[in-house]
Amino acid sequence: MDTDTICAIATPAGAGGLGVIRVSGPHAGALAHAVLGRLPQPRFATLARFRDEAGQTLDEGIALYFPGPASFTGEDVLELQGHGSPVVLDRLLRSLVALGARLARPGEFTERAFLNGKIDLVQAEAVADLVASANEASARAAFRTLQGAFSETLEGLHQRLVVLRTHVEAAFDFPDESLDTTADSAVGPALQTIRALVAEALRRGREGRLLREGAHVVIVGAPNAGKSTLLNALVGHEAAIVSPYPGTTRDLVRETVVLDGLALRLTDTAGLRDSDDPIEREGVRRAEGVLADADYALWVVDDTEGESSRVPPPTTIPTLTVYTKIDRSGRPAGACPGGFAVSAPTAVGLAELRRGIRALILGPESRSCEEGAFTARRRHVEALQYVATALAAAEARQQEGQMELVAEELRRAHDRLGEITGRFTSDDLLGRIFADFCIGK
Ligand SMILES: Nc1nc2c(ncn2[C@@H]2O[C@H](COP(=O)(O)OP(=O)(O)OP(=O)(O)O)[C@@H](O)[C@H]2O)c(=O)[nH]1
Ligand SMILES: [Mg+2]
Repeated sequence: MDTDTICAIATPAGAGGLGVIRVSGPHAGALAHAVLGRLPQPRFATLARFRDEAGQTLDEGIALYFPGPASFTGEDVLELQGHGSPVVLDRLLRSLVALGARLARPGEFTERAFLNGKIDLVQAEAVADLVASANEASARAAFRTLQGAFSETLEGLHQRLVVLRTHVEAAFDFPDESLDTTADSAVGPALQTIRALVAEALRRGREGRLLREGAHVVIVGAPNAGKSTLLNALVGHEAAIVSPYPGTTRDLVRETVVLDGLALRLTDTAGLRDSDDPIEREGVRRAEGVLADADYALWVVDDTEGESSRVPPPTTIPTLTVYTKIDRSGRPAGACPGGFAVSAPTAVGLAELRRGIRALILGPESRSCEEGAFTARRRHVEALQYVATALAAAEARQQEGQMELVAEELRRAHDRLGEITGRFTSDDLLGRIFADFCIGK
């Protein structure tokens, strides 16, 4: 365990009203003596002068001292709130280093909170997500995760898996004790319950991920179908060039738009066709690349063109068909079999399309997506998907009466579940997680 005392500027770079320096570690108290001339009363705001290692006053402000373990990191923590002068903060930081502290790495305060058992990994990540949240809904979801809502759900799953695994292992460890029949009859329903709970956690986690990252929606279709016109209409400004010539768009045009609190990352792409033009070919290659990476696709079809020109995009992601130019084809606006009909330049049918996109992403009820969502990251969602798959396999093996294999699948599910909260997590993964924090967190 690292026992250095670490320090960092916790407020953003640049001049500001306040600048906060955070210190954590066994020497925080000694550093308080050196800088302030005394130890502030624990957990009370104390007005004090901040001095450098030579005793020169640098600033005056509020000092707060939190003795461990009742602190954010679980260690002794000192917070110095001075004026937000980058020069003074830097000087103060250098004198803390001269007095024996070390500059903190990004995320190191939160990492220590995790290592000292103050928070689990999911909560640690929520700290970073809360700080970085781009909208109110994702901030609320991050706070819910930080408060432990996601962790409690995972802990509940963990407890149930422990009970279930004990049952299953007893069934084949003591086959003669006629335990197997009782165990068997309990295993099926217990497995179903856990699978349902995992499915619910996955749903809430996915919503949280969408809140945090936004859903990535790619706009694809034939050249000249009206893709760029649709992008511009959805984002409300002329983001992409529109022209009557097929092959206008080559670069990917990325825009973000918020539909009722749901963030969408939209990407407009080059029209899909074979071309002799090397630049257009590159555009098509990039379009196909995004198609592989996106969460959803809008397939734009020029409704004035015949059926024969409608080659669906090469993808398996959920796709909505958008028929455009209905001002000329005469198709009624709004929902139609398999998609939506719009006239993008006049915004006809756009409101229905927006609702359709929401429903595609959030399900037909299209609830307000933030309700109960946890901020989850791709890492959590992928782990939960793995758990769900392993549990489905366990159920299949259980129906075949292969209890050893049930036990094996349950073990896999359990290990992966533990990785989410950091119960069993490799140092390597921890390093990667904390590395994308900013310094001072
Ligand atoms: N009348 C009518 N014209 C439209 C509509 N949507 C697009 N257009 C026109 O169709 C032409 C092509 O539109 P774009 O948005 O550039 O088409 P695109 O699919 O992005 O084309 P590429 O980038 O070349 O693949 C332009 O002249 C648009 O003004 C529509 O709903 N109604
Ligand atoms: Mg275009």
